[in-house]
Formats: sequence, C-alpha cells, structure tokens
Amino acid sequence: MSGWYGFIGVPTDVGNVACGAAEGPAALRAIGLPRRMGMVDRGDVQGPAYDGTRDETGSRSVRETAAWCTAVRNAVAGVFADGGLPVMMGGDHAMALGSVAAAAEHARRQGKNFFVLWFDAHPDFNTPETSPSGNTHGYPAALACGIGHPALLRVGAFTPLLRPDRLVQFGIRDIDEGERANLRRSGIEFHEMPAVRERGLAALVAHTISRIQAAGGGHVHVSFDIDALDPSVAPGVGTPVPDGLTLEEAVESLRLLGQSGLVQSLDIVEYAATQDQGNRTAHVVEHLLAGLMAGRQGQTALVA
Ligand code: NNH
Ligand code: MN
Ligand code: MN
Ligand code: MN
Repeated sequence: MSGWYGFIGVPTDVGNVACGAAEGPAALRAIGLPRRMGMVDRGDVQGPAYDGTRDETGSRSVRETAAWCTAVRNAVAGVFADGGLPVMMGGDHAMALGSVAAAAEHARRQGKNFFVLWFDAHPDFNTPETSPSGNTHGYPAALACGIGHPALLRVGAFTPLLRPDRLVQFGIRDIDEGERANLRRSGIEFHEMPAVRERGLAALVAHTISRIQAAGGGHVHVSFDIDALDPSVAPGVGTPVPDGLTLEEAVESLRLLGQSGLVQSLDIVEYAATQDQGNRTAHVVEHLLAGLMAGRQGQTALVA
C-alpha cells in the first residue's frame, strides 16, 4: 500500500462554465487541507480557459477539455511513478477522463483489473447526441467506457479505458433521457437514491467491494462528485440536486473502501468554492478524504 498521498489541484470549469469549480483547489489550500491531511502538494495542473462555443457535435470547449485532461493524466501518472496515491481535487468532473486514463494505464501496466466507483447525483454518461447542455462534465463516465466524442476518446493511451461492467455508480438522481438509454445500452450498474435509501449506501458499497474481491481484486479508482451529497451538507456545488447522500454514509463508504485496500486513486470534484457557505463544503471535502485515509490505516472509528 502506498504510504503517501499526492494532492493534485485541477482548477478548471472547462466542463461547465463559471460553475465556480475553478476556484476549488485554492479554497482547499486556504483551509490548509493538504498540509493538515499530511499530503504532498503536487501543485495545480494548468490548462486553457473555457471557450463556450459549440463544435459540430454541439459540445462546448472540447479542445480545452482535452488539454486539461491530458495535463491531469500526466500529473496523475507522475504520482503513480513516484509511488504515491494521487488525489485529484476539482475542478469540474470533465477532468476525471484524465485521471481515469492515468489510472487505467497504471492498472494495465501492473496487470490488474480496473474498476471505477462513481459517486454522483448524475451518471455523467452523456454523449454529444444525448447531452442537453453540450457541457463536457456530463461526458466522462461514458468516455471512460469508450463512448463519446472522438477527440476526447483520444486522451487515453487506449479505449475503452474501462469495461462497462466494471463501473458502479451511487447516489444517482438526475438522469437525462438519452443518457438513461446510454446507461441501459452499456449495462451500467447504477444505484439511484431510492435503492440507496432502501439498502443503505455502505451496504451497497460493501457488496461491490466483495464482488471486486471475488473477481480477483484490482485497481479501484473512486470518482466522487460532491453533488452526490445532499445540498444541505455540501452547498458548494455548481449543480445542486435535492435528496442526496448524508455525509455520514459517504464517509463510512469511503472508510470501507480505504479498508479494502483496493483504492489506488481518488477524484473529489465539482467543489464550487464560489457557491460555498463560508468553508462548509471545503470541510466536507476534508471529511471525505479523512474517511478514506482512516480506512486505509485500518481504523474503524469515524474521523471527527
Ligand atoms: N446531465 C447534465 C449535463 O450533461 C448535468 C451534469 N452535471 C453534473 N454532473 N454536475 O455530475 O449537462
Ligand atoms: Mn459529475
Ligand atoms: Mn454531479
Ligand atoms: Mn472538520
């Protein structure tokens, strides 16, 4: 198990203009998060500004999204090469294509099966054809599975980066119509809020962990979109959706995932500092991370 965590700031809103996510990493540093959590601060990834014009597919800022994702991919690969566990702090969720690319490539080099667990109010399984907005932060899970804009599919060394039966989503409650058809066609396992309420998030996650272990384990990448949480807990997001996860169940799930020893990389994205109430959501980010870290240390108590 790697002994250190690399904090990679991804200050961009290229996947959803002016959502406030570009200000996320600076706000996390302002509360001293990387230092307090004992992380190695690898600095911020750089990239071009948002260009809202739509291309021939209706997608916005595709070239800029590809540039950010390539830079993220390189930064994440650098932490893997130095033996750390990369933690990507968004920034909007489009950047997950870059971290998933690096994680998939790393898993393949190590001969490991690759899994992605996606915590989000949204499945981010749109394609240019189904997206109502053309915003690339609605694309990354589909792109990981090899579906979507050709210019973005070229970000990774290979495609698909991820087998659709190795993607599991939790906390979903806002699906676009065509996006639902994409999910069905790909056979994605996604747990919507009624199922989460009925079975419990931690129980669903524990079940997923056992399934992965039964399949021989591997590299698990966790992509956590803060809007998975209820907006009363995490107001600092660009696209709040009511009836979300509680902080307790999310922290407990991350603790279980840490304890499993399977998680080798983590995104915590869509922290829109400009929408936050004081630093409330920044502290929520810290608690999520503390949950994963506590689990990896074999602790069983919740971190206060
Ligand atoms: N599904 C919508 C779209 O594609 C919104 C996506 N917004 C997110 N995703 N925050 O996590 O535009
Ligand atoms: Mn998302
Ligand atoms: Mn979301
Ligand atoms: Mn705190």
